[in-house]
Amino acid sequence: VGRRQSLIEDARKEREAAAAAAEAAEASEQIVFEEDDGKALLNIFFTLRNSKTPALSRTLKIFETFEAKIHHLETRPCRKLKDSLEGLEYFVRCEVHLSDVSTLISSIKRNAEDVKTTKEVKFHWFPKKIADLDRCHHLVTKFDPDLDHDHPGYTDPAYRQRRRMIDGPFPKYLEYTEEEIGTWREVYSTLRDLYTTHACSEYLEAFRLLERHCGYSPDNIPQLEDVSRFLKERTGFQLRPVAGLLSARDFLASLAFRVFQCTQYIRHASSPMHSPEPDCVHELLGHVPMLADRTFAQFSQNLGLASLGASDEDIEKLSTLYWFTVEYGLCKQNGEVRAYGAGLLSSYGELVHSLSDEPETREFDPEAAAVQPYQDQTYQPVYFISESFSDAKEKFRAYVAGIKRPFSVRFDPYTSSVEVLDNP
Ligand code: HBI
Ligand code: FE
Repeated sequence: VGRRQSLIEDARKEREAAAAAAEAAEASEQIVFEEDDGKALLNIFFTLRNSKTPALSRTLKIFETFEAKIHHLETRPCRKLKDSLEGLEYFVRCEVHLSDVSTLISSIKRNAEDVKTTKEVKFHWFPKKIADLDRCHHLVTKFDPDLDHDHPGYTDPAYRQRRRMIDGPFPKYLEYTEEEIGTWREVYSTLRDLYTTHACSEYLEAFRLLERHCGYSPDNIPQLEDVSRFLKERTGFQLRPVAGLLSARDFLASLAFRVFQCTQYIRHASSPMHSPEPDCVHELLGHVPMLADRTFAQFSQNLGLASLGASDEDIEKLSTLYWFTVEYGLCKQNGEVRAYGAGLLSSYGELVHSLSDEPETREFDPEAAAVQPYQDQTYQPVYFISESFSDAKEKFRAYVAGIKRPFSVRFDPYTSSVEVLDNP
């Protein structure tokens, strides 16, 4: 009996200490990183002094409406009201979607008195070191040849079978078939003729080096490993094989570590000039040459770092920014406009279109580009032109400073890991 008594006593003390701590921490936020995300843990204290009897069930109904998961519910004497008849205080600890927090609290406030809250915001888990990228592998099935009826390979079982072979476990050296090399040759030769007049100088310089050192040629699809070694020496970027279109969050996170998740398969032979999803033509001809440029590499990494632990809304904005820069960006060079976006440099039709008089062009402004609606089925109706990569990088830096995160991240190049610092 004595032991039981003391356990009860301990439990009471613990509960009081927790409540005291919560009260002391009122309005302060505690950062908790969580895997299943976008949720807040909310402590709510309230009384029902002026209410009639069914007030408690009415208040609890509010939690139900917001699908709040109640972890703890307690009725206890309220110190401030101990002389009154209704000297009870209610304490609810619940888990609720971040976007519902403020509406839930205001609903409670309309129904109850003395409402006090503290909240712990759970942040999206994010990778802290390169090895953590093993967990950043969530594919988007939007353009999957097994699922998307409009995919050129959807009705070709041999193509789908080949894709399954390439996409896991990833071969270290991939022997491409004659048909695949044929597809590559067709795109390569067509695009190569356009680059001198359409691609920016950084691209052209890297492309020359890739042809000299990395097996870039109309008759050879370069191996990921060789290209990765080349990039690593130039800018520290490395390629990592991936099976298709990744979620924006996972894809951006890898950029923070100078890792580019890269597809290895090639588009369907029936459609050499277009692919609904990224493929090795897009990666090797579109992205790789630009990743060999120091300033562009830094810009890409900065985009990645800004995405770590960001809210869903900010991820959406950052990936739209990515879209209008890394994928479809134009820049000024010696009084001319040139392309640096990978979506342009890997698509004959859109490369020509982007530098014609047809589309609208605007000066690059991250605020505007982050919310500009875009097209992933046809050509873009609008393109953003940067003065230079340094200029784009500086403007982006200013934009990122406006993104609210209660912590900051710093990349440590010696360990290739990110340090997380709590903001005071
Ligand atoms: N996934 N594999 C892969 N390759 C990309 O280029 C890519 C991606 N996922 C998202 C993405 N690009 C961008 O459109 C942004 O959403 C980040
Ligand atoms: Fe891309």
